[in-house]
Amino acid sequence: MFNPPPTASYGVLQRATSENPIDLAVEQISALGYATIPSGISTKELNSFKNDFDSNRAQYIETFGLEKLSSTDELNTVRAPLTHGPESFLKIATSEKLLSLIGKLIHGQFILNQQNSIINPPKKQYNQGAWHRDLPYQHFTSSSPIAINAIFCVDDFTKDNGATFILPASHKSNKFPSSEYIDKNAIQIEANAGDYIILDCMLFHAGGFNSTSFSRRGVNHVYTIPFFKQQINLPDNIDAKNLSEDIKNLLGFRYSEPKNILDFLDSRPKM
Ligand SMILES: O=C(O)CCC(=O)C(=O)O
Repeated sequence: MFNPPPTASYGVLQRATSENPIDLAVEQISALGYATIPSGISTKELNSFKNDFDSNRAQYIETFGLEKLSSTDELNTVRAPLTHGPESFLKIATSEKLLSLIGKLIHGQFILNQQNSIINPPKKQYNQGAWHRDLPYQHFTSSSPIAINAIFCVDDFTKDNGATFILPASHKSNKFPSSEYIDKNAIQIEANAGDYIILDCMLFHAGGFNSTSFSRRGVNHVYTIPFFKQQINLPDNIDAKNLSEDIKNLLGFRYSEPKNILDFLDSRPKM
């Protein structure tokens, strides 16, 4: 039986307010480092996206070859699908709802640093099945987020198919915790197909073991302050012809480093 928490309080002088689901997600990500939100995608669009995902992956394997991808442990990832896949990949990276949430977490400008299709294969180890931060090798904490990731769930994320494990609030600790702590505190985030799982990029997480007979598919996005270099240069690999200025900014078109001093000076606003 559900036993609801008390609603009364005493001795409280300050209180956060969360008046809508986005604010509530922001409050939870700030405190615990994770939340889920529905993307609002229709069933028809989601089914069509599943086909886009699979055909894009098949094409990618054909382009780069099974051998190269296997030997680099890249067989379960498709890098930067929005640069070579159907437009639906750009659409899930630029969802208004998602960007408004990220805008409440990262202060000031942010860019898309990377987009990766991820496949958690049935009954096999895979490259994301080890604990990591999405800003790997970093052991500092920041007072407000500098990078946020958003995993678009192509399939339901369930305990059985290896839904993402996280360590709540670990974005606030410098060190990776002990195995005893992990055993006691790791939880799995179950989510519906079409949801985004949003994480502070400094939260330790790992894909779980998929004990079903089907792959569990997702598309991970990392959004960062513009100071970080992109995983793969997006402006050089995307046709900007039909993109709005806002989307170009999000994809980093304004933030490539100037090639020389004259380039830098030309990029400055005129007084
Ligand atoms: O597959 C997952 O659940 C986790 C994905 C992940 O850790 C990542 O893409 O950084």
